[in-house]
Amino acid sequence: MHRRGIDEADYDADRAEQLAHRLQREHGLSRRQLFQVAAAGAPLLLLGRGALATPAARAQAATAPPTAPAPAAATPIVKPLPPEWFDPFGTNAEMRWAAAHELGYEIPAERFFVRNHTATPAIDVATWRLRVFGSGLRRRPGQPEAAEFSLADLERLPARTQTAFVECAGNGRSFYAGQQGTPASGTQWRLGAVGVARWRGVPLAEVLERAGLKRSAVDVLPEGLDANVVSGGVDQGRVRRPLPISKALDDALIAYEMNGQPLPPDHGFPARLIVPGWIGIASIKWLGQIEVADTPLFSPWNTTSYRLVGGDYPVDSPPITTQVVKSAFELPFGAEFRRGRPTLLHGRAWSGSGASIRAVEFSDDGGRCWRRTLLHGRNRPNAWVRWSVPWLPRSAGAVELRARAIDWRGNTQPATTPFNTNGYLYGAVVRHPVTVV
Ligand SMILES: Nc1nc2c(c(=O)[nH]1)N[C@H]1C(S)=C(S)[C@@H](COP(=O)(O)O)O[C@H]1N2
Ligand SMILES: [Mo]
Repeated sequence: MHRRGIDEADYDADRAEQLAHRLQREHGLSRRQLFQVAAAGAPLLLLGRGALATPAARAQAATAPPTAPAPAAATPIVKPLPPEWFDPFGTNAEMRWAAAHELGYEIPAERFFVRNHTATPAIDVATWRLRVFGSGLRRRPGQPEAAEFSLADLERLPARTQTAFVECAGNGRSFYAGQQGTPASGTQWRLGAVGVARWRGVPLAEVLERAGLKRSAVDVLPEGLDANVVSGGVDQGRVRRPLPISKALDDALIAYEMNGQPLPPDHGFPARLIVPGWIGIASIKWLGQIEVADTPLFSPWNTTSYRLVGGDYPVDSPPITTQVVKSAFELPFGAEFRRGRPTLLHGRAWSGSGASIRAVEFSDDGGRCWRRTLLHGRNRPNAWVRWSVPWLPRSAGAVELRARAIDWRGNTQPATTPFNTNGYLYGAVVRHPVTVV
């Protein structure tokens, strides 16, 4: 039988195993001790950030040789994840749309969703270098094989600022099960695996040119410094996904700032790629190296995962690139409204097609009648627009609210999305349940 390709379900299933290995390596705990710690009622995830959180672990630490290296971060996500802002999913955290209404156009770093295949690494910026190498570069005789850039080197290059969303390819995945009755494997996100930020950095094109880009280059392979991803017992190596040279030279950015501050650890410190409009996996965090090749490059992230497989898709459907059109209400699922009391509903809509949003429509009658919402403020391509619509809840009971966006290329949200096994690109209209009392 065909072995199941790597996907997010596998990553999540393997996470505990990886963490156990890591704790074993970094804290010198045996597997048996690890399970004793766990059996003592302490989740393994509590270990980390230098604090060994249980008596058993502290006892073990006390007996460790004094030369043992300081424990590195073992928490999958470094920043706090207050439940009013986030829904946790293992190594990932979803932004709660209900809490987004108080936010401006850009989502602050502390409120931004996190998608980690393994865990946020601790990176020493003093020794960090971005290596750029490969058959797609012309290196002069006497030059080292790889061009190297420190953070200060990158900061000296011409900078560009780009406001763009990062959105997971699996955003909305739970609705394959919830609305269409066909569960897809992977993190069961609602619509909160997306955020817009103002990214500042150096265009990838600039760095590639300085490294000696050849005209014959076809693919660029950025790779992260987080731990290798082990899936189904197979080491897939570091998180990396090839990007065609056309997109690399067009608008991809090596970002070192998020909303005017250095990138926070969870979002790729010291530098990450931002690939506007494309699925989140393109925007590799914690960049360590970039291979540039004059032949096509492959990794598990553009061969077995992040393609549309299963359902009615052909076996050779290409790797996914741009995001589909979506819209979301800034409301809890199951929000309560008073009958007869007029209210103003808010939300946001976005598209990865490179076109901004043309209109967002609203329906409270099962999608029979639609009316226009009002779009507010900025409406940037590859970011989002905020919208609002007045609503009068007329009768008590359960109601489903619907929002449907259309972009300036004419892409819109269908009633259903064709199923794919890994549940990518759920673009259908989401039925948002509320109660009128
Ligand atoms: N090195 C590395 N880069 C990565 C990932 C990762 O696990 N490791 N996750 C990717 C995925 S699947 C997504 S959706 C985005 C999430 O970015 P964020 O955590 O800053 O929101 O980062 C991408 N870049
Ligand atoms: Mo993702």
